[in-house]
Amino acid sequence: MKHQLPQLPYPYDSLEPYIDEKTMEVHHTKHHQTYVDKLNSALESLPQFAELSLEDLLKNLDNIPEKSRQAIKNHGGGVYNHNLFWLCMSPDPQVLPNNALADKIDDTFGSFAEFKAKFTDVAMKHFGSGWVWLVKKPSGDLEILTTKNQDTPISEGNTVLIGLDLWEHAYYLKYQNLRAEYIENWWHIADWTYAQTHA
Ligand code: MN3
Repeated sequence: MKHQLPQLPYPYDSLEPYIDEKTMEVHHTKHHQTYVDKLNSALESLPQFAELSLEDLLKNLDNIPEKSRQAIKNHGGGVYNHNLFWLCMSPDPQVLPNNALADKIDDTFGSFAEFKAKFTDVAMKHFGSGWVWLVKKPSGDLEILTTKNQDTPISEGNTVLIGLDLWEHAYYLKYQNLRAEYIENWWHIADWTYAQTHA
């Protein structure tokens, strides 16, 4: 089973002006594609793992022979995180969570506004490349956390609800060093549909 680059559910230019067309195109066709290619290449020497789903690989990294583990973690994580990231955005987003998820966010963080402020703050304090996430922990509680590089929260048993790419390649063409502006603008296109079905 070869892992594939998924199609985006919307055109590259449709998240303008918040994320520009060129960034989307390069991010999907170059960065994401490279993670797919390198994951497939790392799996060539692991025929016993060829039929496992990406989730199963990443949830059980300890089962992977040590010489290949870091490659699967980096490139498999890169594939998984980006697969998810595209689904957390939309040109026609559900901009607020609702029902039980909205209540849980209010209970955990005080209000949606306080959640947003905390998510942004955690993202801003993350040093270097990585991701910021809202996850559901195995206990069912919500938590905001960051991961470095392409580490993914599912490897720690968490369920991802929504996530934002903090690598410079996600925003540098348009925002340069202005990570705060990128994050602030991202809320215009952040879509809660995926989170809603996984909460
Ligand atoms: Mn990226």
